[in-house]
Amino acid sequence: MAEFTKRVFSGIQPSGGLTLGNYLGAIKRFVDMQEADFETIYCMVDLHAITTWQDPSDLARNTRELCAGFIASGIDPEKSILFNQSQVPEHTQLAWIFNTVARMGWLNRMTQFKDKAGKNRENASVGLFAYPALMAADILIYHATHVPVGEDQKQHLELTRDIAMKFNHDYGEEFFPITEPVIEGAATRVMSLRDGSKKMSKSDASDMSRINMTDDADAIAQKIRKARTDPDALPSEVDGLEERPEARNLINIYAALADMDVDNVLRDVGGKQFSEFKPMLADLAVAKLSPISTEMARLMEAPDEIDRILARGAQSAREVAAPILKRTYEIVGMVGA
Ligand code: AQP
Repeated sequence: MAEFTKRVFSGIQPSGGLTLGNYLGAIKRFVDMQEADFETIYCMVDLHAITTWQDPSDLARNTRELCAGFIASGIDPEKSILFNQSQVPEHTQLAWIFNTVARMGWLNRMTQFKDKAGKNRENASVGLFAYPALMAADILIYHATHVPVGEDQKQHLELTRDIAMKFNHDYGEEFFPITEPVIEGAATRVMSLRDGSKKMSKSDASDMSRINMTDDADAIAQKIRKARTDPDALPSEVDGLEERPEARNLINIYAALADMDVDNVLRDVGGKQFSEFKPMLADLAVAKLSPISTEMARLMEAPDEIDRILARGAQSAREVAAPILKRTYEIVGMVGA
């Protein structure tokens, strides 16, 4: 088996404002991995965002705000490569090769396409269907070995592994690593505050369904107060959360924000009513999130500085990506590669 540098890649779409789901499921882990023994590359995946309609001025603003969110949460552009996808054309160049490797049957099984395309599948963009091949290219253009993501991206990472294996097999060379998903922590799937069966999402029509990283203390407290719950007191053990998706969600959020195990949280709050627990959760959320939102607002006052960080990051990213694309072209048999 070939040896690969321990390298992390992950991305977030600038398809709206950052949510608590993105923060707990993804960004918090990105920061942990930046501080551990990995090279880290993080990306605002603007080319993914446009697979569903984005107003151009919103897209530009959301991309800068997302960059501000990364930095405010602890991603250091001196330690991690931070950039937006469209500035590194090697992603789309490799994606084309992967479009020829991935099979229709594989993409047809992707649940995110089914969820996002909804009933009117004929009207979904071709890009939305081909999204997972671009995601595989995002990861493999850096030979990334580890990808921290939320639970909802697991299927796409399996597809990335399938693409790498098929490419390596078809061309007879162990060129792409078989990437490991990193799906860890108490909040790998943060659910909507209005419906415990639906994932918290930046594009949900209801703003009350999510906590945005830019929400102020009053908005956070109000959303948690109004979060859907059941009438029972909280259990003292994890088994007691079964069949109680809303209670489980709020406990998971608390555990992830407090960096505690769910067992320990339940030991502390078991027996409490939601009327007592919700203010505790709101206080914790405000304490953890308000320094981030304040810093995001400060960074957003200097969009030129954000653009400079993204341009520098893109240059560093291209230095890693270009030789990998060149070698891919050679392996495939492209003249002049
Ligand atoms: N609710 C969530 N809980 C835990 N992790 C989550 N992630 C997203 N939502 C949750 C993780 O955040 C990273 C970036 O996701 P994305 O922006 O690429 O797209 P998404 O998964 O489709 O997120 P959204 O918020 O639902 O965006 P829209 O509404 O545009 O589709 C990923 O690692 C994801 O797992």
